[in-house]
Amino acid sequence: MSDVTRRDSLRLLAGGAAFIGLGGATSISQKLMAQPLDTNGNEKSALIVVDVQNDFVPGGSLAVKGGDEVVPLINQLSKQFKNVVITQDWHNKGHASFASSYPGKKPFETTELYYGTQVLWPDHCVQGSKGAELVKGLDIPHAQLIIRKGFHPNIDSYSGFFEADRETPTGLQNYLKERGITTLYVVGLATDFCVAWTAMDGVTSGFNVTVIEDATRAIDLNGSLAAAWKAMSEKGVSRIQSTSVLA
Ligand code: VGL
Ligand code: ZN
Repeated sequence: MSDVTRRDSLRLLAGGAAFIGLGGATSISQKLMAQPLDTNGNEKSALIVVDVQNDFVPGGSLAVKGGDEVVPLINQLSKQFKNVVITQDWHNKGHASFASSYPGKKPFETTELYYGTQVLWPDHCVQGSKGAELVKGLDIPHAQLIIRKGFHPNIDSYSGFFEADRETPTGLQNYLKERGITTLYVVGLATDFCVAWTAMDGVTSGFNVTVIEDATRAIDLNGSLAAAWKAMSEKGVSRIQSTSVLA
């Protein structure tokens, strides 16, 4: 049994404990039998696979060091989950987050946009380009939704839930809620940008959120990785290693 299902069975037991007072010990097994656990991951949990795209792995225009290393692990983890959602950074040419859109600006400098300070990136994940494609080795045929983000020309979007203006929704929150999902495990690229923002917005959106650290890699720009872990921890995001999820 995986830890995901184990944890959910503990939750069921906790529910059963409230039951003891009413109906006696046999009620626990009755309750467990009435709600058999799903051996292929839990219906209420989803794995969110963030931006595992060619431009974010070595050889790509915004390569994350070791970005390709997480692919086999994410494939393996995905088998523990009935529900998998993939996010895909998906920018128009000339997007507001590209340094090339501002004369005299270089990648990794910042600029002020109407919603705040924006890091300027090399052109990446341009709609329809090779760089925007999911990494070929990513093997999750049972993924149910690919949610694209960052397609509004004037707004960046690190998070899978809300764009960088913190207002424009991608639709992911209601998709997950309508599907009865309550618990999210977040993996992918990059830990300190799209993974962190997705995880924190997941909490804001009312989900229990855990980042599986060894299934992520970071850009780490001026201390951004440490800052992201601090912010995630303060927000209530849990941090685990894949060994506690894998069977
Ligand atoms: C990302 C920078 C720009 C990410 C996306 O996926 O973390 N980072 N766009
Ligand atoms: Zn981007």
